[in-house]
This record gives sequence, C-alpha cells and structure tokens, in this order.
Amino acid sequence: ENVKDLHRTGYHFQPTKHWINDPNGPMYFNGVYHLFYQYNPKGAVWGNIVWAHSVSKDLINWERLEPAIFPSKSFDQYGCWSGSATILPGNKPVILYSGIIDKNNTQVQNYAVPENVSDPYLHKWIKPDNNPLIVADKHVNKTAFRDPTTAWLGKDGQWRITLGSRKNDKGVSLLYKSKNFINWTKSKKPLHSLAGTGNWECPDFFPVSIQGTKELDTSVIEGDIKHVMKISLDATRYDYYTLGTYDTKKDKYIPDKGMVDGWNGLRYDYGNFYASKSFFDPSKNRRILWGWANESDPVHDDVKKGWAGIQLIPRTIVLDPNHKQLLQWPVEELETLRGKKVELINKKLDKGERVEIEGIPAAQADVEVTFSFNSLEKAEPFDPSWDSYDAQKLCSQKGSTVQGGLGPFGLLTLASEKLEEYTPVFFRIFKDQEQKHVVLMCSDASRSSLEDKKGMYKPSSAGFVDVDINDKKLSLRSLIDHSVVESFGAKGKTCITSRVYPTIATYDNAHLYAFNNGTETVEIESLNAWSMNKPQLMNH
Ligand code: DQQ
Repeated sequence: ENVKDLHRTGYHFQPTKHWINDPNGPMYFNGVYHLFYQYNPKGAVWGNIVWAHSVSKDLINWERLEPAIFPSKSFDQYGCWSGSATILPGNKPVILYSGIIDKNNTQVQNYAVPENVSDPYLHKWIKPDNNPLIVADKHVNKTAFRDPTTAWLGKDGQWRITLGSRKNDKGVSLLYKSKNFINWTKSKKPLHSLAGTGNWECPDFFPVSIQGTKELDTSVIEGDIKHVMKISLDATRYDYYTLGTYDTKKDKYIPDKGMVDGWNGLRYDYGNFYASKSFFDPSKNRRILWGWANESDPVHDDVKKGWAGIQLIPRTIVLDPNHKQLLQWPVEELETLRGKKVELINKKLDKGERVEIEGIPAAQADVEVTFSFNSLEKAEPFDPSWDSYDAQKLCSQKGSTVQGGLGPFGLLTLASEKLEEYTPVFFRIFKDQEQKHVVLMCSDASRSSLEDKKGMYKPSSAGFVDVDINDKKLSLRSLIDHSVVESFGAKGKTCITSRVYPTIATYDNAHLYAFNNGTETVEIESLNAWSMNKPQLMNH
C-alpha cells in the first residue's frame, strides 16, 4: 500500500499504516512499558479491531510487536475492544478487555494473560477457556457495556473494576467485585452515574496524592488522596473528569462540592483527545496518561493517506495545589528528543507585532514561552452570561486577529510565510464584574489549512485557564508535529490539542511566530524552542 507521509508525525506515536484508536492496557512491567491500542490491521478506517502492541524502555522509543489480542474465540470473534491491565500480586499481569460476540454488537468482558511471564516483552497473550468473565445481566444494556478499568483491591480483599454503560440517557459506571479475579459480581449501585450524559466509554478511576510528591498505585484507596473519575462522553467525544472522594464503605464515588460533572465540566484536553487511559509507573512514582487524537480530515482522505489516528505524548498527571483540578505535563523523557535550541529573552511585542522564531524546523518542534505584561488594566470586560461551555464560541468570535486589550497574544504555529495558513495558540484576558480576571486559551484550527473540503473539521478549540495572573505572567508550551499541535497553558492547567492539515506550511515551509494583537504591550520574558529528533521505532 501507498502510505502518504505529508502529515505523518515525526515524534508522536503512530504505526506504519492503517487506523488506530484508544490506548489500551498501558502498564510498566519488569522494566518495560507496554502500550496496546485499538488497531485495524486491514485499513485506515475503524473496523476489524485488534489490540496492537508496542514496547518501550522510555515511553519515547518503541518496538512494534505483533498484535497481542485479536478475535479468535466465540467470546471475541467480532472484535477486541478497549480494556486495561492490572498487575496482580506475585507480579502477574492480566488484561481485561471487551469482546464483541455477535453482529448485534453484544459486549462481554474477557481476560487474557501472558503465555510466558518471563518473556521480557510479553509477546503472546492467552485467552483462557473460562472466558467470558462477565456478561450483561437483564438490567444492563448489552451493547453499552464495555471498557473495563484497571482493578483496585478493597480492604475486604475483593478486587473491583468499573466499566462504561448507560441506562437510557443516564451515563453509568458499573461496579463489579471479585475475590479471585475470575468470578465477578455486579454491585447493586454503580460507582457513579449522571443523568442526561448518554453512554460512558473508557472510564478511568484512580487516586492522586494531595501532597503531589509521589503518585500512587490504583489500589491505594485511602490516605492523603483524592480520587479522579474520568469518563469519555460518546455524545461530545471529549474526556471529562471530576475530583472527589471514594467512599469505600458504600463503594461510591462522590465528586467534590463545586465540581461540575458531565459535559460542562473539566476536560483533560479541550481539543482532539479521547478515550484516554492512565496507569501508575512505579519506576518513577508517577501516573501517566495516554490519549488518542483522531484525524480531523474527511474519511476518504484517511483512506488515501493510508493511516488515521495518533497517540498523543504521554502526560504525567498530578493534583493542582489548589485541589480544584489536575495538572498535565509531557513526560520528561520527551526532552531527550530535543535537538537544536533557539531562544529569545526580554523581547517586547507591541500592539500588532509579530516576531519569527528562526533557526529550527518549525514543523517538528517543542516550544516553551513565558509572556509577561506590566498591567492588567486593559483586560476586556467578561460578559456574565458566558460560562465555561462558551470558551470555544468566544475563541471563534474573538480569534487571534481580532484586536483586544490584554491579548490575544501567543504563538502562530505551522504558519506559512504569508500567513495563508496558521494555527494560533494564544491567550486573551478578560475581567468580570467582580474585577476577577478570566483567562481564555485558544488553539484555533480555523485557518490551519487552505484545503476546505466537506468533512474537514477545523474547530476553534478553547478552554479557560484557572490561574492567578496577579504576577502578570502566562506560560505556554506547544508540541508541534506536522499535523498536530499539543499545547499546555500555565504549566499544564489547560491543555488543547489540534489536528491540522496545512498545504503550504509543511516541512521547511512551516514557520513559527510569537504575536501580540492586544493594545497592551506584552513581553516575551523567555522563549526556548527546540527542533525535535525522530524517536526510534523498530519493527520486529
Ligand atoms: N472505542 C472502542 C470501545 C470504546 C470506544 C472500540 C471509544 O471499546 O468504547 O474501538 O473510542
């Protein structure tokens, strides 16, 4: 087959060809990171789903192995859908995944174990004959019954998992318990649910440390912790989370007071990021999050280019010291790919000014910048009727070219020299009626490509940044990689991923600028940009 390279990424995870979606069963086992993912071995559209398998010692350089789990038995002959890994006592990994058993999409939960635990890469996985482990009872919708989580151990010695479902229009995270990991019983009450949210996919449930120094295994259920509940909402295709408490007696998750649950709540990422999954990495005491970014181009373009979907750069997640949200940051190993560096220091940007960051290939780069300003006076008024759901609307109305007071300022990524194409990532600062500042962050794909065909998705993705700007500074990091721009505002408080398909701003014709379109002068206090080397991807 003919795989088109034009928009392929340089340092994001991709197979050589074909369709990928959800990251599955990430784990660290005996010194090796495993990443499985939903994969169509036959083409660039969703279908024929297997668990592809790659291994790495550093989360950056990968070896591709043969698919680990693929349809072969009555309990998964129509597909091996998403699931998770748990490492059982005695250092025994086990995978739980959803099997599709018929043409009507009936879902069951299966398990698989390594054929040989001493094989360092765990190439082969066996699906024992006592599968399926869990089938839908009569109270459960058997076509909305999937994506089991990593298990956690209760104080009663029973394992627990949760999986995504719905009851009519209510999103549900069903809870199952087991003493031996084989016989599972459904709890009467779900772990969590929310009316009006529709089907929940790929739930994730885990602790975060309140101290924020050392992250924790999924089985840590008490102590100085909070719990995170993440759901992937099929209806909007975003990953939402809340922080809360796990009531271990009632086996219930209770979001903290003030948390917005559901489609107007906090998102891991306000752009193209879905069906994510986290795991605990005991080698560095951290929790790592993998998310999938689908293409934003028409399906027939995927078929033409021979591939679709990427995994985003794995991110560490910790609790924000304000305890109201998480902070995400690309894993430190990514920095080993940094090559040539260019920098700017104390560079003023007056109203309407733009400066080019020269000297590195701008199509494949990592940029970190801190902007500062002298005054908050010129912040525009914030309309009290706007709520968090309006960020995207605001960003599309007040794009990077609409002059503001304090902002818009930020980066123009994947820009052509004459700006026929560019993807701006920027901030715009407002002041509400209580004189509180509201920071909007945008990653605006609306002018990312001159191509404008039906089915092309160019959203003005945006979120608010809950940050104290009394120190008059805002930082931004963008990972730019040919057809993806993954950005982290204010040290990971707000993250936005855009998938874009420039036609001119490609390879050496891509440029990178910093800009200010506000009346208030802003200063680039410091800007560091690196070229990014290609990781090693080996086929076995
Ligand atoms: N994708 C998988 C499902 C999951 C959905 C199938 C989310 O298991 O619910 O490929 O993208």
